[in-house]
Amino acid sequence: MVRQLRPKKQLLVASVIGAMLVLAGCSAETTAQWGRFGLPESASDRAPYIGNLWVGAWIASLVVGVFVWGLIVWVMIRYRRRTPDEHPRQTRYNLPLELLYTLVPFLIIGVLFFYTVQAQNSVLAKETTQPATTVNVIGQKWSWTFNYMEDQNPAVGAVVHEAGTIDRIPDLYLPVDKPVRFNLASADVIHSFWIPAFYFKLDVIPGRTNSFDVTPEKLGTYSGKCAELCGTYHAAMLFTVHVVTEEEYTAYLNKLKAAGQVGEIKAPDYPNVVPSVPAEGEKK
Ligand SMILES: [Cu+2]
Repeated sequence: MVRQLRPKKQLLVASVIGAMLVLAGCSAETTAQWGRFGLPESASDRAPYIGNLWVGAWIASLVVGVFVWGLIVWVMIRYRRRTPDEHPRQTRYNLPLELLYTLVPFLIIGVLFFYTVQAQNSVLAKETTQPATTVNVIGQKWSWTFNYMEDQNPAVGAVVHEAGTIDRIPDLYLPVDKPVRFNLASADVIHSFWIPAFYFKLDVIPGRTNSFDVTPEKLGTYSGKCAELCGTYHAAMLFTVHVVTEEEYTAYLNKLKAAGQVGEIKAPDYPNVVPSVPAEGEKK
């Protein structure tokens, strides 16, 4: 005779098998991404500050969540109605309890605020000396322009640029393990410069230059985007980040130089015009 499991045990066995199936279906990369609570693999020196804040905030939320869910379930079971007219004891104006649930959220917000400010200061901290590589970025409707300020670099000897258009996604080349200073300017509206693998984005604001320093730490190709809903073709504001060796970086800049892309493009050079939307069925 087959021994029947009791319902509670059945549920437990089903959960364990379910969890095993879900986990077995994950690649090592997916499992690692779970550990980062969904963040991509980091590729810059500043990423750990944001990564730790993100993971820490999730853990804190889960602790609070499990506590609250536990209380709800406990109350549901402990004080469930057993007879038609039964009510649990009603409690009103319990001052200590009300003080507790007013003060505790303030405490939680205070702790999160403290760590957020700390992470923000670390991410925005400037290198002690001006980094050798400076890229002046312009966000324009609807693409990006990258000016490489390499006139002092004997291997290049000029400021060179690459300007994307709505139809052509621009490339951004960066040398690995070298601090880079980014100066962000806008030609029109507020954009936001975002490289997800760097765990970093910063607003690009008209009439104001925002800057930050970062050191790319991993060779590879990464996606970049505009993270501020800036208008009709906001979704087209993509760029491709190539973190390469110093030689490849210099070779790329010399290619731009040979192609005549010399000199700095400045934000006011972009006329603030909206490109016409192609008619239905018409090829761009
Ligand atoms: Cu934008």
